[in-house]
Amino acid sequence: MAEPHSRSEDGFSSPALHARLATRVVGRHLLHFQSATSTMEMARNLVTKGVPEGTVVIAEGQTGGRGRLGRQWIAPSGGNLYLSVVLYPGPPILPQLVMASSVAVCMAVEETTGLLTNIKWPNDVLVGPKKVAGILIESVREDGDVKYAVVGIGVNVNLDPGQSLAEVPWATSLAHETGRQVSRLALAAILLQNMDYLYDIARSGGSLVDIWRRRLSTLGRHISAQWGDHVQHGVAEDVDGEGNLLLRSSTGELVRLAGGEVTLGHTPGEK
Ligand code: BT5
Repeated sequence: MAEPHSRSEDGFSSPALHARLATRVVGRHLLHFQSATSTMEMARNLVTKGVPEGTVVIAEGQTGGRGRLGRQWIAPSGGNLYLSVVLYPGPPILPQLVMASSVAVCMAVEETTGLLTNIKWPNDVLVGPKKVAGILIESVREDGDVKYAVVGIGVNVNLDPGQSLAEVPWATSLAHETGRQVSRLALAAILLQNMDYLYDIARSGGSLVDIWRRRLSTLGRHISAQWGDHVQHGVAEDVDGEGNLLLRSSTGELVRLAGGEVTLGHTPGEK
């Protein structure tokens, strides 16, 4: 098992974070490690030990950080945020987790830095056209029920994109965008607080689709969507209650996309 971490140079620690939270579920149990292969893996192992809902695993760095579809999440040590939240949602809540977490990241970034954010469907948080955070939802279903879900969030806070993310030129960090160091403690506290608030709305039967939709920069744009060997071009018209993307193809057909990769083109009417 990885080494628990006490306090980082920038003052980030789990007791300091805990002291800033007044949440019902998310973050009521925090575990902070120096390094991890992936916080997703750690969280999944903790589920087998019966950890309570809302347990958050944070690592200073990850050697095997992962994205969707087997992709890599570059996660160097120090100055960034890598965390996974263990949740036990019912099946209707599951599609809302990506909404709760991406909106919570946007709110936290905006409140701590003043930067404006937008969401590229389904899971990328962008500042302008550049990716500053990614979200990964993994869940295990059993007999029609959701056994558990793990929400993974990676935010580039203080890393230098020129140095660490040279192979991902469309990525950026909060420090790079603001020109100053950004407090991980403040960012993480607001993020978890907002995630708890939004998760509570979803659990109480509310829908997060409208609040998510307003932040989706993908809507109204010409896009190419790719899943497996399939590629479909069209205009991203809307999202449905489950978070699926509704794509209007050039032949007028409405295609419903549950996942996959979207490449943004221009906005119709723009030159
Ligand atoms: C994501 O996947 O964006 C989800 C990333 C989730 C990372 C968190 S960190 C805590 C937890 N533990 C984990 O192991 N994972 C989660 P996806 O949409 O598939 O995007 C992956 C793509 O983003 C890569 O193929 C690169 O193009 C790009 N990328 C990789 N590292 C990046 C970084 N640090 N910043 C921005 N873009 C990155």
